[in-house]
Amino acid sequence: MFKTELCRLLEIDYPIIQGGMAWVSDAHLAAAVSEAGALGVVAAGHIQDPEELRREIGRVKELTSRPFGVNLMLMNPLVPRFVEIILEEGVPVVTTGAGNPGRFIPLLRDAGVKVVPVVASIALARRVEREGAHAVVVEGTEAGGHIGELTTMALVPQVVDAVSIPVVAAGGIADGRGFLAALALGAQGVQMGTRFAASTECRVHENWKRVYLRARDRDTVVTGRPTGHPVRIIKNRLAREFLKLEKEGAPLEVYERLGVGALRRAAVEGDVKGGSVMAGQIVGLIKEVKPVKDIIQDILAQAKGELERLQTLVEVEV
Ligand code: TUI
Repeated sequence: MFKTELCRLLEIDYPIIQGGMAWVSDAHLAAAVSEAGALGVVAAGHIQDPEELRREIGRVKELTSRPFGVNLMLMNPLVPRFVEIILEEGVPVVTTGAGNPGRFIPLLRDAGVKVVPVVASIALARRVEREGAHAVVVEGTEAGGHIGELTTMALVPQVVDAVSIPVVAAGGIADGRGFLAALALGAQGVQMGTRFAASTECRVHENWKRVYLRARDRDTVVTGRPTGHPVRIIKNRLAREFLKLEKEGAPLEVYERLGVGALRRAAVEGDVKGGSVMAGQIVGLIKEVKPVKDIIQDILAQAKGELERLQTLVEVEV
C-alpha cells in the first residue's frame, strides 16, 4: 500500500521523509524514523563543529542499518565542509533547505548520494532538476521555520507539472488525510517536520512539545519578513516583539540581535516564551505525543480508510 517511486529511489518502505529541523532532529529521532520504514533526517543547520556532524552520523549508523539523510541548511557557512564529511561517511541521502544547493549536487550525485532539495518555487525546482537532483521536496508556506510564499495546495501540482523527477509535498501535513491529499496532488510522498517533533523519540525540550499540544489553528505567525527570511513560529512573547519591531520599521540589526540563539533557547533550554518555537500551521491538529512508529502506521491506516471512503463516492449505482 502506498509504495511509490520515492520508496524505490530512497530504498524505504513508506513514502514519508522526516523534515530536517535544526536543534530538533538529532540522530535519535532520525534513527527511529528510519527504523519505522520512513526516511529519518539529521539536521546540520545548528551544528558549528564539523566533527560534531561526523559524530551525529556515527550515532545514526549505530542505531539503524536503514537509509537515512542529512539536512543541509544552506545559510550555514560550514556547508562545504559538511559535504566532505557526508561523502567520507557514505551518507545515503542529503536534503537541503534555505537556498540553492546547485554547486554541491554533482559532487554528491557522483558519489552515489541521493540529493533531495527542499524548494518553495517552480524556478528552483526546475533549476535543481537540471543540476541533477533526484527528487524535490516542495514546501508550502504552511510549514514551520523558514518558508516561501505559496501554499502546498497551489504549489505542489504546479511543480508536478513542471519537473520529471519525483515530487514530495511538505507543509501542512500531519495525518492520513494530508498524506492522501498530497498523493492526489501528484506528489510521490510527503515530508513532515512538526508531526515528528511531537514524537516520543524526539529529544526537543518537553516544554516545546507541551506548546505544540496546546496550540490551535491560529497560533502560528510569520516573523522576519523584512529580513528576507520569513520564519513561521508559535505566537509567543518573542513573536510579538518581532511583530512590534516590524510595525515600527526597526533596523535589520535589531531583529538579528533578537533572533540570535532564539531557536536553541526554546528547543534545548525550554524557554518557550522568549525563544523561537518553530511550528507549521498543522500544529493545531496534533493532540498527542506518540512513538514514531505509531505516527507512521496511523497515517497509513487513516489514508487507506479515507481512500476507501472516497472510492464509495465514485461507485456507480446499478
Ligand atoms: O529550510 C527550511 N526551513 C528552515 S531552515 C531554518 S534555520 C533558519 N532560522 C532562521 C532564519 C532562517 C533559517 C528553519 N527552518 N525549509 C526549506 C525551505 N527552503 N523553505 C524555503 C526554502 C527556500 C527559500 C528560498 C529555498 C530556496 C530559496 O531561494 C533560493 C534561491 O537562491 O533562489
